[in-house]
Amino acid sequence: PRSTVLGYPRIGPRRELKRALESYWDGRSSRAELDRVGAELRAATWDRLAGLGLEGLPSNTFSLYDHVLDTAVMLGAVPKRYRAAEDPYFAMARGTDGLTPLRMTKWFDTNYHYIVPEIGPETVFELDATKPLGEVREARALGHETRPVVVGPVTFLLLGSALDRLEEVLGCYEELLSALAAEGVSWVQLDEPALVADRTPSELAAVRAAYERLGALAERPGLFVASSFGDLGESLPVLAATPVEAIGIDLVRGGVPEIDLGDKTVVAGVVSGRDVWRTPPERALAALGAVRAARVTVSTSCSLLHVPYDLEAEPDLDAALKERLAFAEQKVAEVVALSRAERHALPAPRPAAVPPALTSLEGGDPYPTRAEERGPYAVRAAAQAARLRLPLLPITTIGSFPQTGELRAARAAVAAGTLAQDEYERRIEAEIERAVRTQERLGLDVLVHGEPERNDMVQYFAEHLDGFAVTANGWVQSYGSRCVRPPVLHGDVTRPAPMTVRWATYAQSLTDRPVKGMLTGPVTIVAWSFVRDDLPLRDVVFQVADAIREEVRDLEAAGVPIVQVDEPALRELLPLRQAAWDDYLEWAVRAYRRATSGAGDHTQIHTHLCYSDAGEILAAIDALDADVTTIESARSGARVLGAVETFGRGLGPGVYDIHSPRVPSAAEVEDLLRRTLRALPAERVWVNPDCGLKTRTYEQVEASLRHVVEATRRLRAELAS
Ligand code: THG
Ligand code: ZN
Repeated sequence: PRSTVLGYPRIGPRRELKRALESYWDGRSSRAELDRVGAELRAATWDRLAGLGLEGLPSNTFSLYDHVLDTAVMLGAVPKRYRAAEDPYFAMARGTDGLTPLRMTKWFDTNYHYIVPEIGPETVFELDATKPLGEVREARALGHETRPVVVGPVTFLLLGSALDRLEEVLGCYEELLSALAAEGVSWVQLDEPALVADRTPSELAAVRAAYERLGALAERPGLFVASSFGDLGESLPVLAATPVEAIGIDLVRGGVPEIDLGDKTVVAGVVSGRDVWRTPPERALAALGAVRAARVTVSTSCSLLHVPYDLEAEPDLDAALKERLAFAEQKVAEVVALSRAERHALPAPRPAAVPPALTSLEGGDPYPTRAEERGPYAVRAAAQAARLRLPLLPITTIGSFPQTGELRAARAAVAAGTLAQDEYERRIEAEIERAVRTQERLGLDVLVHGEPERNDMVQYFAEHLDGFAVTANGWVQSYGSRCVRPPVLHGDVTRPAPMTVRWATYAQSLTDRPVKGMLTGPVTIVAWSFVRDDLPLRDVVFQVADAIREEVRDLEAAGVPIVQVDEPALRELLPLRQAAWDDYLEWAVRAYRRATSGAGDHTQIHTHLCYSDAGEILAAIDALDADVTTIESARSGARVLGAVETFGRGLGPGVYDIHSPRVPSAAEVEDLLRRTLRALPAERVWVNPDCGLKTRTYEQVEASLRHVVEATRRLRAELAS
């Protein structure tokens, strides 16, 4: 084929799969109904791709939950404890009453989360090719020949920390290739994104061994090994020396290979699957022309899973901005157009619109230079202690309180024009009052307003800052049935007016206890948006940091004594290659300090991070210089504590996991607190849940926090005596 894409969204243009899944999980519909929706979505995707003129159609890119989990099931890596469950697949993905789910983590440097394969000594690999074969047959029945896509053996085993099991797993892949050949399939796509990260010599040897062995199989489809998310680097010559027929190369993030790829087909990823910008045709055609190989297929840099379906579903987007954008459908059309232009030496059909004037930090910071330093911590701590008068082991929460269905409905009604703005604001105030009274009644020390006005911790700020656009239907799968609508950061970012002061001061007006203002940090706002690519990422993040800095100053001026600036995505943007880490962490930390250092010594700055494996970037978290850091800890059994002993300021390792509806007992909380107190001096310990409470109910929150207060009071009494 002369044109293809590495994969396609699967949640449905109107999130049909999300609804079908949630209705099945709630017992409101049957498995047959769920499968019917899946089949409809697959058929619609193949028909659409073919209709757009795409030649190479992928299959098996659909998933009911996650394609890594699908691969684990295909290879028989289903841990024993799930096998007796009514539905082992969803038991692994989501857990059951008696079983915790498998771990979930981020797919490379994307915002997609996959289920981590659990591979142990008892794992017996055994092929079950039902799904890939089924999709090939299903597509064929609709008149489409397809190329099944599966996660490749090396990436699969690296994700499961079990590369030593390569020999066994390759046996399954050999069987799969034979079965596909018997089915008349001519190509198979093996996704190996792990090859764009740093790989040791022994891992590279595993790549060579794997593809030598699969290549040597007599009856098999053509082998297409696809990489994504960066440059193959030292993996490319290794792959090139194996018998694989085609190699997928990300030509957006990585460069055109210097080596001649001889008789291989290069599947050239010139259309980005990671952003929503139209492809500059000159750049794409130049890259296509520079590749040295027997054949070139025009493609995307990665699966289109990471972008929304269709720009045409966005009638409210500014027309000039729309000219610059491409979602999945538009990107497929670009791939097709580029492949035609390349073949016939035609000019590419429509040049991308010219972007507006830019601001760049090149040649000097356009913003007034300012210190990224606050006063010495000892001075700050004294000023804050005098002002806040908090007890030992102060209790707080991360920021959000339960988001009720009524709130979401009210927001939708305002957007639809059926609810007046002032009536909406009255409801928000009532909800803030409910959160404040609840916290007072329970006996918390630092209160939050609960964020009822926010749909999402990034989208809310994007809606209030200039330089961002938000979409109506631009959903991207985050995990399972859950989606996000990343805002589009398309221009210079500025803050026309305060964004959160009204709600924070309203909450403070209701209580004598200190209220904490809540902001999202600059790195996280950028990490969870689609970002302009005409400026270095650092410059974009600094612009956002300056807008947040203004908000911090306004909260302080309005008398809010504590401001929390969250950076849950600090680690997410960490580059895949370690050589780039220091540079990234240096500017990310500077951006955070730029956002927060406008606060006076008497204002306490908190930050919150959402992962327990903070070890890798602990020095950077420390360098954020926040007065208090709250961090996820409960799920990992307080593993984080070993690493944070060196922390010199306030620290709140979460005392219970908010991701599950389970209410922790006071004894459990007390146990975690005791462990914390063995690792840290009591004067620096804060007590808080692991993360925000917006996905829980008020009932669960009240019961859990009651136990937190009970445990804390017991320990306070003990420490006092
Ligand atoms: N906001 C944004 N991006 C994120 C997160 C976020 N990326 C990473 C991480 N958090 C992903 N986690 C989640 C958690 C919950 C949901 C999505 C991603 C979720 N989504 C709702 C759904 O699919 O039903 C839709 C939410 C909405 O209406 O906006 O529950 O927190 N930006
Ligand atoms: Zn969190």
